[in-house]
Amino acid sequence: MKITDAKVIVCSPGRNFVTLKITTEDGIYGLGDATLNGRELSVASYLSDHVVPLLIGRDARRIEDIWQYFYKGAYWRRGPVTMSAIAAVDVALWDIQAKSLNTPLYQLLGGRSREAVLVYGHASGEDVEKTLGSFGHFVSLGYKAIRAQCGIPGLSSTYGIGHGGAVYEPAEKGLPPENQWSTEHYMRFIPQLFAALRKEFGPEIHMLHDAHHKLTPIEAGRVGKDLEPHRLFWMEDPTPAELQEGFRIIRHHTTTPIAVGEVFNSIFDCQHLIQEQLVDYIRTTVVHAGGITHLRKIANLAELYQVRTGCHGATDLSPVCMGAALHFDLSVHNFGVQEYMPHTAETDKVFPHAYSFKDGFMHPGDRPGIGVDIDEKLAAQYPYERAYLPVNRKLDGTLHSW
Ligand code: CS2
Ligand code: MG
Repeated sequence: MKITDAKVIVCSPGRNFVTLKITTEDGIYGLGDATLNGRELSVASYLSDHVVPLLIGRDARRIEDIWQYFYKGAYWRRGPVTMSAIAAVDVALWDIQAKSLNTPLYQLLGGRSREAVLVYGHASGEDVEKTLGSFGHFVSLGYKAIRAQCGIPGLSSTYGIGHGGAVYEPAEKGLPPENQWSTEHYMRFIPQLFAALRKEFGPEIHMLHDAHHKLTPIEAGRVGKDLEPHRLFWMEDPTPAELQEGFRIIRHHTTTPIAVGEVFNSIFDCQHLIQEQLVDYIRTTVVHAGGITHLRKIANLAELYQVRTGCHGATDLSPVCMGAALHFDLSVHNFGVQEYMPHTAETDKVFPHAYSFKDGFMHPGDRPGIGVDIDEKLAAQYPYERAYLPVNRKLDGTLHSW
């Protein structure tokens, strides 16, 4: 099954996406998401200028060999750009393989391990009252797991807050907006938020929170301990995770479950976190961690150490990634939860898909392949517009993790 064509489609239906489309001599095509929020064109060029010329003529069924060819053959290994490009190739080849066998992808990954995929939604608000209202809205939609992010009193801006009821979309057109940060304000406030949420919504519903890389390990230990009475499902990205051993300090101080990994792009980024059981959920994604092929290897390592998956699923991961992730989630044994931020209607029109949401769970559908397509004509009506993720500064102006 020879590859005869491969092309990169960059479009911006509400936000920027990069999609790889690989076509074989049989006319079967597969799609892979290659979107890297705020640095999209670097992956588009890596694919068009360096990967596509090496794909033509290869046997599309040799998924593992092609993965190794682009990983080891590039000499320069790992990193978000390289691994997002490899991921796009990988998912497109899995899509082709499953289509050629007229079966949904999950059937090639070991079949269903569960009836449907538990997902979590994003509640947010500028203050506690608005966050309670947003949280209640997600409860009314049937979500069993909901993340809560809230404006921090005394700070003009912070991560994760949708404005005016709009879906939170972090990348903004133009130059990077600068957010304000104060760890002290945050640490004083967050326990109050979850006390109010538990008081309003009771002990059953899964509550999640994203600290988004902003604390030191000991500060994260303190916040985790303060949140223990509210029994979170997880506290995410408590501290920047380049220093994997830093998580030993957090583990030493709190039983609040820890999730990390959306910025990871290989098994080596999380090997020690998993093997020392310093985390409870690994958030690596199909699009940024080398595709289905590599994500399965991370999940298999995690299974040995009772770490569960919790794939990243923000709106900057395209419906192509979402579709592939749901096939993975339906099948992987040590599944935990899947993040689900619904895309805009204009995005969904460009990327028609079979996956669906019902009562807090999702299913990838049973269409052959990953069950996601791209309307290239419509995509062409949404040209790329440069956009950046915000930058964060402490109140004294010091640059801080966003
Ligand atoms: C967040 C994301 O969904 C999450 O957990 O961390 O919103 C993240 O900020 C964006 O995906 C970055 O592009
Ligand atoms: Mg996150």
